[in-house]
Amino acid sequence: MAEVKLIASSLSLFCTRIEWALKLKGVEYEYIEEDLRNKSPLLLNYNPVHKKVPVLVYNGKPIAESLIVLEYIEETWKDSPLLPEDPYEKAMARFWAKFADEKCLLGAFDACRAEGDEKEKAIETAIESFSFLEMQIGRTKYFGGEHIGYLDLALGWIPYWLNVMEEVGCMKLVDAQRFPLLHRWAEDFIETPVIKECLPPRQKTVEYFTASINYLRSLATSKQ
Ligand SMILES: N[C@@H](CCC(=O)N[C@@H](CS)C(=O)NCC(=O)O)C(=O)O
Repeated sequence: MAEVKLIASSLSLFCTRIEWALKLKGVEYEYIEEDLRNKSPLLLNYNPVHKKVPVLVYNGKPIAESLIVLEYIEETWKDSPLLPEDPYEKAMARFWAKFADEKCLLGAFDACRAEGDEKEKAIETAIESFSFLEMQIGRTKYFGGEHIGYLDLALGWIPYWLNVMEEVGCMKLVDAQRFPLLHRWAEDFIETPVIKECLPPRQKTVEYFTASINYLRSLATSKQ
């Protein structure tokens, strides 16, 4: 029988995307928790380029980078499609997923980490990026239509991890008044049982982000 393994970290939003996709498609897999402070030979062997999780291993062959893994899952297990059939809509879903990782996620992280004058500018830049997502939500329940799709999974960090970043960074980026559609989507998404059951404990996630942000701030201070 085919063998599916997921090398992951339970607090990672990139890894949770993959768990969601596998569960939505009903794919059974073995979950292997990675200690990112002491990376295993398994991870280094399967992802020697980036040395990061998630890595999906299917029949001994590794696939890394979460958005690419999502596409691989979509092409390998056809049930419960995640991407639209129409080539243009498919391209758009990929475009916005990439945009969200490069601009919204990194923007939120920068705003969380920034201090002083730099913080206000970083918050403004992040909010501007989120405004583009607000404009992408149509009349449907999810970005993927009436069912959760690829773009919903790619943006799935917003209802949970963004909230953690907002708490750790003492800021608010996506509020219900400025982003009513994104806010409504986030509430619907996070309440879906298969989504909710994969979320890590909040306190642990807050501690992880606090430690990461403090570390990055200390690096910045030591460079000055
Ligand atoms: N672009 C990658 C990002 C993956 C990533 O940053 N993973 C983090 C965990 S959240 C990691 O493995 N960090 C270990 C390290 O940077 O050494 C993806 O989408 O899979």
